[in-house]
Amino acid sequence: MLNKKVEDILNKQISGEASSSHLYLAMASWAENAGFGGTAAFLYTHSDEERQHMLKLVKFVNERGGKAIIPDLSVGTISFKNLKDVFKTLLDHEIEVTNSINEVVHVCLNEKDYTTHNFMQWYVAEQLEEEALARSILDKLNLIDNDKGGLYLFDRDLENFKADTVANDQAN
Ligand code: OFO
Repeated sequence: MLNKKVEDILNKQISGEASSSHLYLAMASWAENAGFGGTAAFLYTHSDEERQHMLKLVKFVNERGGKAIIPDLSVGTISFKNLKDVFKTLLDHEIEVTNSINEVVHVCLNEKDYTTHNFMQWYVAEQLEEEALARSILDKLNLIDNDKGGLYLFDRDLENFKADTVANDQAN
């Protein structure tokens, strides 16, 4: 049976993963409308991954005798100024998620829930990768600045990056 404090913080994390998925979906749609097809494909995939992160938590909470709460995502319109704004928002969001995952791990240790602590290690590793990826994308955009040719190549690279990720996932 899940300890109440652990259940509550896991439900908070479910809400965090749902809002990540929602935010990246808004980014993907913005990129698609702005003509950045590669970036849109990358972000649609990223949004799907965040939904999987949420589902994994929902199932874990329910399987351990808790009650997963599916959040109500009542947010206003999300819009972006440019690609740099998109990826700066993405990085800031990932940093927040990393902090909230660290909070979950902290509560698990305090409550001596080593099973959930062990389960959360996957999220800890995932955040490390996601933050590093967001930082490297933002570094590239800072180098390119407003150069149109550079932005074209950036968008094409993200399309290929998405294709590589899907191929690697299928091979594993
Ligand atoms: Fe859910 O992995 Fe980042 O946010």
